[in-house]
Amino acid sequence: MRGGLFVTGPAGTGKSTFCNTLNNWLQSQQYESAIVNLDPGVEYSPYTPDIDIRDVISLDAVMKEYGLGPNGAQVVAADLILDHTESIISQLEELSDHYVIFDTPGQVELFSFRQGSPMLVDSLAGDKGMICFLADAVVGSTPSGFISQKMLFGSVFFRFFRPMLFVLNKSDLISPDQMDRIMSWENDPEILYDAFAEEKQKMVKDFYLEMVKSFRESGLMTRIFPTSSVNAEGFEDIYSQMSLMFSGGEDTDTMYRDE
Ligand SMILES: Nc1nc2c(ncn2[C@@H]2O[C@H](COP(=O)(O)OP(=O)(O)OP(=O)(O)O)[C@@H](O)[C@H]2O)c(=O)[nH]1
Ligand SMILES: [Mg+2]
Repeated sequence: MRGGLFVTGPAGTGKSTFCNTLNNWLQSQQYESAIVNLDPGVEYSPYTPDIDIRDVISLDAVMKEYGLGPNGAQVVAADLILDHTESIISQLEELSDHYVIFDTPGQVELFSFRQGSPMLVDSLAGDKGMICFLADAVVGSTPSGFISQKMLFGSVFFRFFRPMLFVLNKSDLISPDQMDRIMSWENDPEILYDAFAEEKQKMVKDFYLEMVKSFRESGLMTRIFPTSSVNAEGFEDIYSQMSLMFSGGEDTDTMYRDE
């Protein structure tokens, strides 16, 4: 595997669609890529995975065996994935030249906050693993929505301590002006503070200022990567980050092979 990108984020932010679009984009640029589905609960998926956890874990079987409802079964299933690490690793051996995209369970906590997930990422990707946090551009278009997604991003970072991308997916659903506004928040916390104060009437000024300060100091106010998984926009930048991470950027010059 040239590198593994683990796509996580809140339910419905477009993780599976993003995996599919990125995989198609990479292949359209003649890179080898593959998708691993780590979501045992998914019923419909926009892609056919190259490796699929559903081959070995069935949510229905977990519900019956453990006498659980769908949410409890998801939690148990997320832990059961660890038992199949060796089998996934042996299947990954056939993908040695590939960028491998890992789609993770719908609810962010099932992947990011389970005890075994950092171990799983270590076992599957070693030092060739990067986390891609997908936020929702519509949610992120209000100051409080933006900050809450950043805080979630920070929580995921503190679980994995790995290179991470903050991706604002569904960028096609907001206007260019809204996107510019979000970018200005990222670049200047004063602008974000003013927007937040307008929205929340200065309710939590001290808390907010301290939080933004610590975000900046800890490096969590990282660059935003807007994508639209339906229009395939923003994927050159995602690839560029993958290339930088996995091969020191040595093939970014071949990024735009179609042009
Ligand atoms: N407009 C727009 N819709 C998107 C985009 N990405 C995904 N969607 C839509 O958002 C919905 C959820 O997409 P999924 O890819 O299933 O999201 P997910 O995060 O994998 O969902 P779960 O795994 O169930 O949490 C679908 O209707 C997608 O078509 C995008 O970039 N733009
Ligand atoms: Mg999904």
